[in-house]
Amino acid sequence: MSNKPKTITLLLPTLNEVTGLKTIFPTIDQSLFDDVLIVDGGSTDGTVEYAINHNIRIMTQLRKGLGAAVMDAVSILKTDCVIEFSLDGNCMIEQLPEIVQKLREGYDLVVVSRYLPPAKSYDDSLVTAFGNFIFTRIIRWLGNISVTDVLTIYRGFNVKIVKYPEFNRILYGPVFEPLVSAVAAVRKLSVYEIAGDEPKRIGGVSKMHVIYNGLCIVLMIIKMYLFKWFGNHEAYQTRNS
Ligand SMILES: Nc1nc2c(ncn2[C@@H]2O[C@H](COP(=O)(O)OP(=O)(O)OP(=O)(O)O)[C@@H](O)[C@H]2O)c(=O)[nH]1
Ligand SMILES: [Mg+2]
Repeated sequence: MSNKPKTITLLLPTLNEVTGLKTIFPTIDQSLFDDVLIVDGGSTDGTVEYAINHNIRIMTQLRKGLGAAVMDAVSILKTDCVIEFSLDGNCMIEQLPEIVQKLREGYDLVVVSRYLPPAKSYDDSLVTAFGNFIFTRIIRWLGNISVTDVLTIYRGFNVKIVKYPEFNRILYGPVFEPLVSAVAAVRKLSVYEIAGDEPKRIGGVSKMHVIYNGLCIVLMIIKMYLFKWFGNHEAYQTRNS
């Protein structure tokens, strides 16, 4: 492993999230990161204007959807690692220093888990709690890793994960985060989990479509199992390392 310190970007996806931007952004210690970037999905509530007026670096995503937003941003970033953070109140700033530390130690994926005791989600409904439970178990079996949360946005990862050829091929719809976890599982990358509560959203409205998201994740998991069984990922590994 290289001794060069890893560079880290804090990535903030926003879609009409001006309340969180005004209240949460000023509490973030920006000195933890090499770069801070908002990727916006076409907000009309003043999010973009606030960012520009406060000199916060912001880009507009090129394609539609949250997964595409993160992918578009990651593809122009030059840093080794990216931390995703949601400004809707679902992420707490307390875990940011530990994510940075673990990424710098060399972990490929660092997840703030809502289900690692004593953490708890205060934003889950019965349906999202059930979906999280089931999908986490199925993605675990891809690589026998003992993770407890594969869906949360709150995570840091080495960008090499999204550069594996299967990532772009399988990414379709709102599956960015579970796909990062699935690729890490199949490729037996190093994963670290930090327990962290998920508070309720503040301001704005949820843009998540439970049934569509669930279907896209099921499809992604099937493709990842096919890749695991028939994709000869060792060959990909050698070609792309
Ligand atoms: N750039 C961009 N950001 C998005 C998009 N959809 C959602 N977001 C933002 O991404 C962050 C995380 O979204 P999620 O937590 O997955 O979904 P949510 O809309 O917050 O739904 P709940 O968490 O259930 O309230 C939020 O701050 C959203 O504003 C999108 O299409 N483009
Ligand atoms: Mg949210």
